[in-house]
Amino acid sequence: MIEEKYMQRCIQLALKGKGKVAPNPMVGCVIVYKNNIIGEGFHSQYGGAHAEVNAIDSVLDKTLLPLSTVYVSLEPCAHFGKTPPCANLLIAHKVKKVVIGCVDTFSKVAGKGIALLKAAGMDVEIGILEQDCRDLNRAFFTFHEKIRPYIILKWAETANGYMAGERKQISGNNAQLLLHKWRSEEQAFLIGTYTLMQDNPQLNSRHFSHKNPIRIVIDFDLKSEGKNLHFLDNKQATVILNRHKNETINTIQYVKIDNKEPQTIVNALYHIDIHSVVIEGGKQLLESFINAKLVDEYRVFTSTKNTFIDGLKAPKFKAQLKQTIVLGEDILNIYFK
Ligand code: AOF
Ligand code: ZN
Repeated sequence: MIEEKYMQRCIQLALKGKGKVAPNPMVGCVIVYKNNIIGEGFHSQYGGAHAEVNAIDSVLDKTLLPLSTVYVSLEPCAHFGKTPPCANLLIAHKVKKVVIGCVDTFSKVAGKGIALLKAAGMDVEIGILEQDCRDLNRAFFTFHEKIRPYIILKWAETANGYMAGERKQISGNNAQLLLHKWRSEEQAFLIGTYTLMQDNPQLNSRHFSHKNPIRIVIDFDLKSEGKNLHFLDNKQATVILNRHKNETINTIQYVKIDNKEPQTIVNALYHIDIHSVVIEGGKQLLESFINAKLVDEYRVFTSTKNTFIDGLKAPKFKAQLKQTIVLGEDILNIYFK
């Protein structure tokens, strides 16, 4: 179907914003006049112009707009945020028809954009490639609909199903590089106290770029206090979930929690505006989230080479396999819950 073809192009454009627009959604927009694309745009920078604005800007002959159809992967916004409402822009240009991939469930929009377009007498069609458009922004929709961050569990295991014990490297360089790319794309990375003290991780993206995530540790009893750890070096935004204090010192934010239950942790993360989080270990923390059914995605590296057995058995879980990627000596499997 021709409509799906244009919506597919919207998704392709939207993906150009990957890693640059979060926590906003990735959005793409295509403007079609008599079966020809006369304008394209996408949301390319957090706080910057929305997809529809860029698409309209790119149209050379604006007199064609009242005869054109606008395809957009997400419902045009209806609110004054960092930019004025896109629905108003489309109405001002009197576009003929708007085809929308999926509804925006952010409470300030949530159907209001569609209502504005319809009230202006515009022809509106909703739900073209709807599931693909929603999958594009799984983190965004999870945050607004489930009132918690999107949760990704990540670990590496040996060919025979073991996780690293005392800081033994399981994955090869390709896997490492991809992990560092993720560190530049996802908003936050979370570890437990044991991993912090044992591995002294930096949780940055040094092998890929200079865009680092917020690093978070559950250090309930503040065992890290006064220790010489990378985590406390003030080189990147850091959150310490603990039972003693709420306080911010330089780049370190201490956030008080009453217990270490996964639900308590995700509530705390939601309140400090964390939209997506990758849990990197250790095993106990990963399993507590699996048991609490608080997982949206699994990313598991499996070595084809390393088979040591003196580590810990890797977690077990049930989810739908979405993608398999071969990375040198490792295999990455991505599962959606
Ligand atoms: C659109 N087109 O390209 C995007 C939309 O703070 P602001 O002004 O950037 O608004 C962010 C919200 O706008 C975001 O939460 C989502 O509901 C919507 N994003 N809407 O019409 C776009 N990126
Ligand atoms: Zn907008």
